[in-house]
Amino acid sequence: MTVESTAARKPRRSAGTKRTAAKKPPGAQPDLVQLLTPEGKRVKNGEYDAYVADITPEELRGLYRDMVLTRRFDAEATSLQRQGELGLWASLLGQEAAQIGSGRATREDDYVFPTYREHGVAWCRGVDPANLLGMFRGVNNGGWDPNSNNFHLYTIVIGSQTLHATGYAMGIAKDGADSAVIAYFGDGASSQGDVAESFTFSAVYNAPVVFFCQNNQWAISEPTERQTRVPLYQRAQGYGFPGVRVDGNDVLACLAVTKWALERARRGEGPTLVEAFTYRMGAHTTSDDPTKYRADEEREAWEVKDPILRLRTYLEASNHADEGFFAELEAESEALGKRVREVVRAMPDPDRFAIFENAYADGHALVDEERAQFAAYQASFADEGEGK
Ligand SMILES: Cc1ncc(C[n+]2csc(CCOP(=O)(O)OP(=O)(O)O)c2C)c(N)n1
Ligand SMILES: [Mg+2]
Repeated sequence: MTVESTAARKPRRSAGTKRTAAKKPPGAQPDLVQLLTPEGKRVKNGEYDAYVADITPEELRGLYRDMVLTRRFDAEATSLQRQGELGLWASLLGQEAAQIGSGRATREDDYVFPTYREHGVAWCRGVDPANLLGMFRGVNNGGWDPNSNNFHLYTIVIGSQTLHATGYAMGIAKDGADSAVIAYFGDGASSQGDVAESFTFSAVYNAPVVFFCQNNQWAISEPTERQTRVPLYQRAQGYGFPGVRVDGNDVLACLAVTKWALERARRGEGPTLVEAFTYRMGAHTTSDDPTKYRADEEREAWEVKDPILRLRTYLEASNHADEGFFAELEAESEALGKRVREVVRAMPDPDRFAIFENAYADGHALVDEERAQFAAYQASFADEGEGK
């Protein structure tokens, strides 16, 4: 069959066409691990209940607190970008359960390789949220020491951190450590060669690594059906290790499944792929306008599955949290927002010329030329201002 005839049979969606049909809801999928329904009801699961069986009301409140504070921090960062304090922000709105559940499943000596959206995981690892903002303001390349919290720097080259994680996991296995590694990536990243290579290497070397894919349904403007013809978790089978799809808006299920996967890794049973089925409620970043490529109905269909709301319903129904707890948390959330604003406003402005500094050890004619052009461009703004 020629390429042309294939194209004729399956016309590509034309650019700018909005999708109108909402995706199949997670609850409708038999292969989805879920411990808390969107209505906040605890459901039994023979395989994974054991991993959260001893969870205390205090720990449940802790998961709720983590999600609320992470969401608040994220909203604050988005506002700060809108006020011109940050150059860019990548919001995690809607993905709090996937990140807090998996992040809280990690042990202190495990090592985490994030993308650029893992603010909730950073929180679980003890990285001060204010330190995440320097990179987005352009004043540093990552404001924390990766080895202090075993939380690597944010990685923007899509999928590359899965290879870093695999190499690191192979290394700690050789050292005889019983810790594990977890690599975060997205549905879009699953199409990268780096991810395929890391699956191959980790499988054949039995590396202690968990691949945690947050399938938030979108890679900027590309939907998941442009990445795969099979559910993403099923890819693992072809590499020879287990893959599990978990409700990414269910913090308990994410905690349980990730604990299971990390324990497998520690026992020397090799890699696991966890696909957290979730939804990016916001824009890809503050530079993106999702109304150009997706319909409001889709977002609305996911709003009712909100990860924070479902845990709150469960906490209230089981009398694990009272009004006092929620009021205290609200005050804590306000205080966090205030501190984040203060820290960012106290940061210096970015050095606009830093980008030309470290490309070459010595000078380079082309860089010098570009720097001069940029300086002239900047100066043109100053002239405009003075002329008025
Ligand atoms: C190697 C590479 N190619 C392209 C890009 C541009 N890019 C930035 S984010 C992104 C989409 C990633 O989507 P996904 O993996 O689903 O993660 P999400 O942003 O949804 O969390 C792309 C293509 C990049 N950063 N790196
Ligand atoms: Mg995505």
